Amino acid sequence: MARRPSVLLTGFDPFDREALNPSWEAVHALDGWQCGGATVHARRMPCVFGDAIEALGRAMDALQPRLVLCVGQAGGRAEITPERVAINIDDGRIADNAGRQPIDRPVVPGGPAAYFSTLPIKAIVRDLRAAGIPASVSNTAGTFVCNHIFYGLMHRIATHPAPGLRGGFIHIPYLPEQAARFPGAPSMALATMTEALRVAVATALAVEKDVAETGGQLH
Ligand code: PCA
Repeated sequence: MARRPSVLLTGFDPFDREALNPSWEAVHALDGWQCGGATVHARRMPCVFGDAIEALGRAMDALQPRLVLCVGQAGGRAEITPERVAINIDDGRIADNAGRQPIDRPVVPGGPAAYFSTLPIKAIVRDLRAAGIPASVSNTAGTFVCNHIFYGLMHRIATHPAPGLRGGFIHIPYLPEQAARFPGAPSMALATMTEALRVAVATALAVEKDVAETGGQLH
């Protein structure tokens, strides 16, 4: 019998002196979840330039997923934000967990300037809002390890095409216990963020062609 199709969900180790990372907490809660005939596998990625893409590649080799959704923390954001684009730049404002701080270096030397997510990001935002969860498209995943793994993911999909394989990245806010240390910073409960990822996976598996809804920004 053919193996059940798999979905790879990744979260990150804590970084920048945090004790936890909401991306791993939320992703981990969905390990083993069955959705649309597929099994979700959660994997934790190092917050380290280079190592993160290697760990992702190993997980993809092992699981041969049909959908890969990488998730990361975006402290200061108030919403769930599917990312539109990964750019070919590493530019660390802070050092990663191995003390690496590349400045203006390509993720992949000679690679294209950018890759677009192949997830239906507008439909995901639509379905999140319909579920009562604040969400917006984001047009920058930054230049730290999240953009790095997102670019590595999309480069791998572009250079090792597998039938029907899609991938993308979603940033999520701080958990309330993190935001409590930064008065005024927005946060979201773990249960809400876990539910948001359920919606995102279900929509990504079900929606082939993205919907045309506004999700742009003037700047
Ligand atoms: N957020 C960081 C890296 C790991 C994470 O969860 C980022 O946005 O780049």
